Amino acid sequence: MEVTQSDLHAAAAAYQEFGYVCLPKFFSQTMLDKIEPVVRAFHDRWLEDNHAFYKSHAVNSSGLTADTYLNKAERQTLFTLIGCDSMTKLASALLRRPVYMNSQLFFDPYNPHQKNYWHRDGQYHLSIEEQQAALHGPDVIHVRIPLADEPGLELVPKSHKQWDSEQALDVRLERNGRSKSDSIPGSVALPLKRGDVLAFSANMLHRGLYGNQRFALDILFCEPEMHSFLNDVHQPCAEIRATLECLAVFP
Ligand SMILES: O=C(O)CCC(=O)C(=O)O
Repeated sequence: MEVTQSDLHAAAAAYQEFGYVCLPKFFSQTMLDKIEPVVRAFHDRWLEDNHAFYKSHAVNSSGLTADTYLNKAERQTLFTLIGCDSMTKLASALLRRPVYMNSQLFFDPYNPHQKNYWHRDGQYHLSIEEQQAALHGPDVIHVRIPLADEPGLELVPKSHKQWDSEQALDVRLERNGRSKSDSIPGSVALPLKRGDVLAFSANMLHRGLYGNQRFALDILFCEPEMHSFLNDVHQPCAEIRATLECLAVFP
């Protein structure tokens, strides 16, 4: 879709207030038809190396743009999407000087009874105090690109800036008899169709909704203060950079 200035203003306002924004029919099916075979090739090759992890509990992989599983032509296809005009405009509307950070792929667990889990992305490497401070610090966004219609994500609106209720904290930390898959009051479920895009803050309270053989590519962008988290292996090489229409989101 051709993204307009008014779409971008509305997206920025929604993102600032709620911590997420859904843009229906953001990518054409033709664009996704070019991306999907590359993402499926990555997944097949990743599965060969990670079969035990997949069968035990995996729901995602990462590092699609590194050269571990994809060749240069395949990576170039992904970078064309990541750096395209509409993606650059969207990321620039939501973040100050967005920089491409990494990519992840979300799929259904092997065990259909495996439960999902509420979390904030930072909770696995930050203390509670650091997680609270992160709500006022530089931001990271996920831009979710579903390659199949999916149940989507469940989010707690405004939690990108607001700390957890007692109940939400008990759920995501599994305290006081709560489980991380329990429901949290005030959440919203956002089912997505192939072509839609969901941008949301990594800081916010969220969980994946499994089912329908979901297959979603998440592109992560950060603000400049987070440059120390960037790793060159995920960035385009000089040869690929020379082919891209716009380099604005690459460091
Ligand atoms: O879709 C999922 O399983 C979880 C998504 C998630 O945690 C994320 O994108 O950070």
